[in-house]
Amino acid sequence: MSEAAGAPSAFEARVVAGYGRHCLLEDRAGLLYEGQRRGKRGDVVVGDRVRCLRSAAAQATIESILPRASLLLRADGARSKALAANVDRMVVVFAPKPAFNERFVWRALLAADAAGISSLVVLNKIDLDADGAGALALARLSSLGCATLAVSAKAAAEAARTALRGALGSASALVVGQSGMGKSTLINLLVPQANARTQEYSTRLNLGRQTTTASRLFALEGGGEIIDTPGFQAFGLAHLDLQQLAATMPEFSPLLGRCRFNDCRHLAEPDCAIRAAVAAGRIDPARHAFYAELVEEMDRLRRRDPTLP
Ligand SMILES: Nc1nc2c(ncn2[C@@H]2O[C@H](COP(=O)(O)OP(=O)(O)OP(=O)(O)O)[C@@H](O)[C@H]2O)c(=O)[nH]1
Ligand SMILES: [Mg+2]
Ligand SMILES: [Zn+2]
Repeated sequence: MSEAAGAPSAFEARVVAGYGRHCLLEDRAGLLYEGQRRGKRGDVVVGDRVRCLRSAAAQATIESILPRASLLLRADGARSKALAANVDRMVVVFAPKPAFNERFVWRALLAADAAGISSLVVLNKIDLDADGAGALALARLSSLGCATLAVSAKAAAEAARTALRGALGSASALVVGQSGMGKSTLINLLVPQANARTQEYSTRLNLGRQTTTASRLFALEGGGEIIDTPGFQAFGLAHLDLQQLAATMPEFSPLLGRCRFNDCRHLAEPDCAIRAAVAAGRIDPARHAFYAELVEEMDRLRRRDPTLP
């Protein structure tokens, strides 16, 4: 490159892959750099836009993070973990096999809502949904007002590609889900170079290449982008507070403010509008049980760490 020697030039880049403290940056011309954060550690997340300085061939020092339009978090106990920045859609993928946890999906939806991000739930591997458990879970979500899709990335790949592409539009989408649900397989349908890019990212970050170990961002042809993430089993929500929790349950929110007590927790309080709706069959008891589980979990965490919200 014909760059003048002397002061390194500052440039803006996107964080396209993140793994622990390592990240890969891509500049406007599509060149990749290994990113090093100056001073602070661990505060850069995939999707971030950063200002950096070239430090060596294909290496750059991150000087600052540009303001984020959104930040998606999950939190197990007091440790919150940033999943991605600057996304405006969360795609939650689940599948009949390996066994899925419906509450994982519900938790992911709450996290998206709390971050002000819209979501889409995708049931993948419908070719394996012989007993209909996946379809049933999807119908339950759809009745809560969630946008949903049912696809098979393997048995009906082209239909899956078209449906997902159409649903994503020009969004910046983060794909989450338990391990093995088919997130990467779906993304490969949309991004033909995804495998090659993943190889390159993995080599550069020194990762193995079986399941997804680092989050990585791909531009979509025709606009939009998609971020693949490693599967994880628990979607902690310790960063939410109780008010937020009830307000982000779509079937609870219209009833809030109708309980006898302003600070009703909707668990055992008298004249509770939510519990009345459960008793009347207007709220699914499984969803109320899920809510009670979250409240219990939050209480437990706050007893251990009173500094939580
Ligand atoms: N039968 C069937 N298998 C599928 C389908 N989609 C993906 N698979 C398989 O499911 C397995 C897991 O797929 P991945 O795409 O690696 O899953 P993942 O969600 O990215 O997993 P992690 O990266 O570990 O989080 C692979 O063996 C895929 O071939 C599908 O629609 N039907
Ligand atoms: Mg994967
Ligand atoms: Zn109540």
